[in-house]
Formats: sequence, structure tokens, C-alpha cells
Amino acid sequence: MTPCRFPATVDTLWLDARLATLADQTPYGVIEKGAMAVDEGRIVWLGAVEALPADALNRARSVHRLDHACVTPGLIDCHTHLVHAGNRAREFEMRLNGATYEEIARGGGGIISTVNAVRNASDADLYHQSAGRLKAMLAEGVTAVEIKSGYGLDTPNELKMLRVVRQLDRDFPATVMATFLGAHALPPEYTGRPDAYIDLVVEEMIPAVAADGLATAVDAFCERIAFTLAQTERVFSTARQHGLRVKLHAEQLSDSNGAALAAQFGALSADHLEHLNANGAAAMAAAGTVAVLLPGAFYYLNETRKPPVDLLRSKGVAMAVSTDCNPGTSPTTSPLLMMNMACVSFGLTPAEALAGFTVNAARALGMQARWGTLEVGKQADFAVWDIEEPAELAYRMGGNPCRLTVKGGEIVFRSSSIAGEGCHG
Ligand code: DI6
Ligand code: FE
Repeated sequence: MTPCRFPATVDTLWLDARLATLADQTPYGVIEKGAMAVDEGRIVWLGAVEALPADALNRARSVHRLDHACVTPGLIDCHTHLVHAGNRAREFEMRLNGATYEEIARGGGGIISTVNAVRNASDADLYHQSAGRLKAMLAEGVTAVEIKSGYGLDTPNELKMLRVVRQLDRDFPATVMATFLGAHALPPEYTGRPDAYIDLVVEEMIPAVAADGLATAVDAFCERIAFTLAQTERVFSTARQHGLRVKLHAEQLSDSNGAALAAQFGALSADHLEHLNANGAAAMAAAGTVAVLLPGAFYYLNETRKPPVDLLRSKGVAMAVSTDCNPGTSPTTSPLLMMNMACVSFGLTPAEALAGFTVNAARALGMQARWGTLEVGKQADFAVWDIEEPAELAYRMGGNPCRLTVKGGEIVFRSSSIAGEGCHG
């Protein structure tokens, strides 16, 4: 890395940390005994402590000593359904008594039971239930999260969900990006008329979402229990007409050739991908579409078919990892647990799992110019961890070693100490 000039003054200087920059291909891009300077919310210098100018401490308005903690880019959760109401613990019991996810969905449960809960929830209730989950993520090093609609399934309730997403973005010190997922499931009032529902999505919902700037991307669930390839294509064409990026729930339960369609539309990402075929992977590589792997849903549904990780690696498709935080198939708010599952269940290396929640997650949101690595010029979004080496993030199963979450240079979460114990940071 070429050293850059240390500015005359900086807001903060962070000292004595192992910096996992994720900025190069060496696993983690580690800078040992590192220092990082932040000014006006951006990283303006980073390198080894010994490369600092002699008077660096005097040039900083504040100095934080990290006594050899690890620092990573802020975690980015690029695929969530975090805004929802209620829970599906009863369906969890039904599945343990033998019913499958698809059977429950066909019987009017599944996504539709959450749709009913969201339709019946007030804006305030939906906001408060969702805010708790966002707080849990912030406390685990998350500085940006994508949230989808898709549990309203009529125009007023889809817009209600997206307004809650916007309010969370305004109220919390994490960037929250909204994705419109009207084509998530067929609402009961359209039973037997899926094309008529897609008419509503493309003629009314997408124009309304675009007019209010309520989402930056459009997603769909292309699957035999949801929407066909042709219906998905209509959604994507309309998104494109309104200047919205697309992404897709593809090849989760069966191979529908969704990933290839997504790539054809220049999708930011194709997500799940357990049943991805070689053509789909090649199309994604050519289009630069990121593969978002969701090990929580794989685990929770007790799936056996894994996404073709070797194929994705050999084609050079960037792999992101995400929580898929949702009440039916991945009721979790823990990126760290997902990193562990991505390694144990899918065979990712711990470095790939961390890249999946940082540099590649930033790409999956089209935000790689600002987020995802520790580099000069990037936003000062990072997490400080009480661990010795970066692989520990994926190594543990549960627990949270996050000491600090920093967004735009400001500390937005500090791990609380148990009474009687000193607090670091
Ligand atoms: N795939 C999923 O895993 C979630 N949505 C989707 O399209 C599940 C959502 C739910 O069951 O509530
Ligand atoms: Fe999902």
C-alpha cells in the first residue's frame, strides 16, 4: 500500500490495532500494529503505527488507543426482511412435527401469516418491533443494512413498510437501504390470479415507490411457490423503466433459471442460489452480479443442497453473506453466526465469510466506492472487536466480541460492562 501524507489536523486517531482492511487479496488485508486517522467522517490515513509522523498525536483532536484489538470494516447486511411484525414460532413447531415449509406456505401460512400481521400492525408497532432488531445488529458491528418490503402485498401496506424503513434510516446511526419486494408472495385476495397481481405491482406499486423515492432497488421471489420467470421479467422491466436497480431471490428451493435472468438485467445480486446451474453462474460472472449466500435459511429449513461455492469461485463471482433476517426461514439478527454457518455449512473460509459481510456486501448494494474496506477515502464505518485474530469472528458460535461500532467516525455502539467490571474503549 502506498503511504499517503498525514494531514495537518485530523478529528480522531485510532492507535494500536490489528487492522483487517479487506483491501487486498491477502486474507483480510491485515496491517499489524496499525493506526487509522479519520477526518470529517472519512478515513484519511492508515498504516503501521511506526509509519506515523512523529507529531501525529498532536495533530489529532482525539486519540483512541485500542490495545491490540482487531478492527474490520463495518459489517454490511445486504439482504434482510428486518421490518416485519409478529413471529412464526408456531410454524416452527409445525415443521418439527413433520410439515414442510412449502406445505405450510401452500396452506396459507408461511409468508402470508406475516402479511396478515403486518397489515394489522400500526406504523408505530411495526417500527418498534423492527427497531429492536436493528439495534441488535448495530451492537454486532453493523453499519449498513438493506431491508426489503414484501409483507404488505397491497399498495398501502407495501408503502407503509417502506416508510418504516425510511424512518429507521433517519433515526438510527446505520445506513438503511430500502428494496421493494412486492413480488414476494401472492396475496390471498389474488389466489389463482398471479398475473393480475403482477399487473398491480408494475402498474401501481413500482410507480408509487419510485415517485416517493422509497426504494433504490426492486427484488422478486422467483420460485415455484412464488412467481415465474416471465412474471419476474415484467417486474424487472418496470424497475428498469423507473431507474431502479434489481436483485432476485433465485434458485432457493428449485432451479428456475432466475440467476441468468437477473444477470441479463444487470442485477446487483442474485440471492440464495442453492440450485444455481453453471449457465447461471457464468451469466452472473459476466454481468458482475454478486452471489448473496444465506446460510441461516439453509440451516433453518434443514436443506441439504448447498450453493455451488466451488463453481462461484472458479467463475470469479463475488460472494456476499447475509442474515436474510426474516420471521419464517431465518429468524436471526446475527452476522457473526451467519459467518460461522457460511464456513461450516457452505465451506467458505473465514476470510471469505468476512469479505461476504464487508467488501462483497458493499458491492451487492452498489456501494463499493464508499463502504466495505478500510482504505483512504472510504467512509469511516468500522467495528472494533475484542479478538486476537480476524478468523475468530467466524470461529465462534454465538457470543458477541464487538467492543465498538463506529459510523462516519462517530462511536455509535459501545459494549456495556457488567457491574463491577471496567469498560474499555
Ligand atoms: N425467501 C426467504 O427465505 C424468505 N423470503 C424469501 O423469498 C422467507 C420469508 C418468510 O418465510 O417469511
Ligand atoms: Fe430473503
